Amino acid sequence: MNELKKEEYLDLYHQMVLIRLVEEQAAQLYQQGKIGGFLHLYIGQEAVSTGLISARLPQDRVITAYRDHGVAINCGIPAEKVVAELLGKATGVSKGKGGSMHMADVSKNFWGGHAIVGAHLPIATGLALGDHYRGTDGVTICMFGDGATNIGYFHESLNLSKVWNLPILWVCENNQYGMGTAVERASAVSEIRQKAEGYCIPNNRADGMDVLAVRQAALEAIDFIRRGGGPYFLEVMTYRFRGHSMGDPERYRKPEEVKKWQENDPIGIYRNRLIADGVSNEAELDALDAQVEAETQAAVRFAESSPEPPAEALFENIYAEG
Ligand SMILES: Cc1ncc(C[n+]2csc(CCOP(=O)(O)OP(=O)(O)O)c2C)c(N)n1
Ligand SMILES: [Mg+2]
Repeated sequence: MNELKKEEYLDLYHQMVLIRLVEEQAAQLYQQGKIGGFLHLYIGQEAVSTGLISARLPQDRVITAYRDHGVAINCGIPAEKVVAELLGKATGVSKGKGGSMHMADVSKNFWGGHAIVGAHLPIATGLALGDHYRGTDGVTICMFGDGATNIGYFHESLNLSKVWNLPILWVCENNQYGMGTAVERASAVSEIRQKAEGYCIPNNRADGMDVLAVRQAALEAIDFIRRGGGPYFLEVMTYRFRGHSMGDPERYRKPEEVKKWQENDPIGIYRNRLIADGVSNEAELDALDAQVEAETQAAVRFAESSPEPPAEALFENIYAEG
């Protein structure tokens, strides 16, 4: 395990708590009718993107599906720009025109937020092909759900990534459901990493409720890829604590199952670990919690007081300028 400095351990905690609090606020704003369209919360899965993205270097690209608010925060996008985007404001990370599912900031090497299941995997393949062609040492980290692995794009992308030996880390966030469908009901293979075997792609499985376990698995995978090993596949076992999106009646899973997983909260697990290992203590972490609460409230105030995009902005940023 790569030892971290104390402030780095605390930064991982900070990021996870910030995602949690921002999303709890987002749920309230949605119920108040202030967020249009769909809202998919990442609550319960915070350790996955936090551990994963902590292992990247600035030249490594990140691309994900629609459950993207946490990923955006981990990529260094300020919470206020995330909340402003949710509210469709001009100060949002995508200028208020992307919304919940389409956050992106290429200056942070964050290539979005994509709503169509599986459709960003060929885009990731292209990004990695670009790096490979130019001979840079960047790795593309492509995150997707278990459901996406049943889509044709997934198989085409894995195949080409191996044929072309592309620098790409495929990360399946197995939260055990694709909308209301359990993995076993939709996928012939329930240990999803086995799908990578079909394309001779080396693979591993990590505990997604343990941020340091995810980080370690990601460090090893990225090192392998950066040294020219070609694509690598990481399956991360996790669980979403909330419905698929806001308003999901959740008839497909039992409350006892959700409760069992909620007792396995990645933030609680990491907090206990920091205290048990003597990295921090209750008082220090409580103070950090209060700081993140204030940061979240400030983000909401910033977003609520920001202007809407002007009508003319509808026609901006549609085509790239040569
Ligand atoms: C091509 C396509 N088919 C169907 C949908 C509707 N849809 C949205 S999310 C989703 C489930 C995806 O599940 P998974 O990949 O496991 O991601 P999770 O929501 O669990 O993070 C479906 C079927 C879609 N957005 N795109
Ligand atoms: Mg899923």
